[in-house]
Amino acid sequence: HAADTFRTDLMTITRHVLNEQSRHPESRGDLTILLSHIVLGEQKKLDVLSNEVFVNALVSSGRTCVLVSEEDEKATFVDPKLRGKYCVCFDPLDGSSNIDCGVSIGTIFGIYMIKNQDTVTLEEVLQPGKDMIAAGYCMYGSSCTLVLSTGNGVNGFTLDPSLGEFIMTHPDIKIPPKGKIYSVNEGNAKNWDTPTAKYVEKCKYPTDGSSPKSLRYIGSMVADVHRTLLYGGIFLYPADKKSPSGKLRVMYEVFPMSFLMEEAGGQSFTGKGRSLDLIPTDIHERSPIFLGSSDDVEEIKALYAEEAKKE
Ligand code: P6P
Repeated sequence: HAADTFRTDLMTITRHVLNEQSRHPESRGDLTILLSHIVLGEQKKLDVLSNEVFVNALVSSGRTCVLVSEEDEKATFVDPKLRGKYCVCFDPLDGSSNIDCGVSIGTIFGIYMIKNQDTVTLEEVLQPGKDMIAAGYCMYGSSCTLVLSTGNGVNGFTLDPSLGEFIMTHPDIKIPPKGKIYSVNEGNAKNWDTPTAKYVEKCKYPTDGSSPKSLRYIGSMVADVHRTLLYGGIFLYPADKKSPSGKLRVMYEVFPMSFLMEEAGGQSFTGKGRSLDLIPTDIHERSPIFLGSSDDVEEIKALYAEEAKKE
């Protein structure tokens, strides 16, 4: 039976090409090299390639009228003949700096409905996150996991490669109200503002007799948010002296992840207010973000409120 399970005699493109070569004894493998280059395609950076795949897939769906991509400086207005009523904001391969070391990376997306697809302008794209009608991410790691919300709770799906189907493995995900993990790049501690510094201090040296939180930071937003969603806790990318608006992008990182968190019973805060209430003025605008378990986010909101009173 094992022999059936792990067939090793599968015909692959490599074997086929080599078989072909053996029919031309005079060849010096040039044909193999040429064909393998064609098969491998041109060597492109994976994030550029993934962006092209996404843009082509979204345009050819005939359901989009404008696209906002982390990879494209300007919004893409779809050919009027191919338009549909949705705007899709996406980061095609977030965390791509982690690819070479095998850390999980992912695609993040958020979807808006556009009132009049034929005359859509950039102003109509710059909508608050609370007007998104759907959001999700696909994480490429030890398994391929898609997490999606269309405004009626959050569901997780895992790709079954043998079926080529995403199977619902995590129905109705709810984030625990409080967690034992905090997730932040401590290397930026020198530049944090007072509320963030105080909050992280509380995580490490709790004054209420509770145990310190554990620090988990992968440095790939999709992976850090996915762990936070399933295990609870808080993910922070605060503003700091070097980056007064933080690092993460509003339209295709902050909004989609905040939408999912709220749908799963969590919260997302910018340091000033609810993340989904933000009204972006630029498609690549950044914002600080504190998202995760509701009770944990409440604690950092209280510290920012305390600081605001002093001003
Ligand atoms: P830092 C990856 O580059 C990314 O955009 C997010 O996926 C991740 O959360 C963040 O930046 C990590 O940034 O400054 O901690 O390396």
